[in-house]
Amino acid sequence: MAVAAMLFVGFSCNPESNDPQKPDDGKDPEPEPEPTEYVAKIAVDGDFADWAALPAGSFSKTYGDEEATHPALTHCKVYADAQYIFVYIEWDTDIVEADPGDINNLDEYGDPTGLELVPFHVYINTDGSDATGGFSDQFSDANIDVLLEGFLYEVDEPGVSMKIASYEPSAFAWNGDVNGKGWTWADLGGVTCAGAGIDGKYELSIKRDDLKELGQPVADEFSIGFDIQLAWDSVGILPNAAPSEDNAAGVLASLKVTTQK
Ligand SMILES: [Ca+2]
Ligand SMILES: [Ca+2]
Repeated sequence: MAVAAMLFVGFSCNPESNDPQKPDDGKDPEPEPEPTEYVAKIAVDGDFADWAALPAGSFSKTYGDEEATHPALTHCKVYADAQYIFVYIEWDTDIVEADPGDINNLDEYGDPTGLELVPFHVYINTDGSDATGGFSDQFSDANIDVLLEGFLYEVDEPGVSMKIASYEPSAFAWNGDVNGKGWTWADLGGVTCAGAGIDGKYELSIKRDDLKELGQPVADEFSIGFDIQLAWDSVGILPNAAPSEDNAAGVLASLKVTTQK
């Protein structure tokens, strides 16, 4: 709008102009003001330059400790806006090796025979409160309200080296004691996630509205953690710490995230 107005001023100051464009005679319908369009700062496309471009302080991050008991997850960044939670995660490809199976020999489910799935979990303290949730097994604040359980798996496509193909999680609510432990979750339903990446580096988005519809709205201030598994055992957890005398399990609090608006 501002540009159009400036151009019009320029035109009216130049009456000699033979510009065939007619000045606005007021009969043309006024254009509707454009609604402010949502543009995500992160595109889930397997290109991580967008993460590098985020302003410092607008996202949360943590690095894994090499001495951790479950060291396979090495780095993560989390950026949240009003619509999505975006996650960037790195893992040690020497530890997390999945068998893509035989794509020429599909099983009864249409998956390559021998395909080995890599469970990847996102744990969210959706309400940001330590007075709800649990799972002290992996997080010292034991405040996790929602678990997203999905799988990363590698595919062998013609002309493409191994890459990570999918993260389509189901959501579960903490169903155990407040601040308790154990694998105690109640099925909530599916959520919409998009993911892309290469072996060892992956980005994904979690749609906040989906969690809201499942009765788990995500507060502006929330916290989050992750694990990656092989044969249903955690081999990587973030945040993590090296085990010590005071902290034999090497657990840390979940990573705090502030929604950017
Ligand atoms: Ca990207
Ligand atoms: Ca909580």
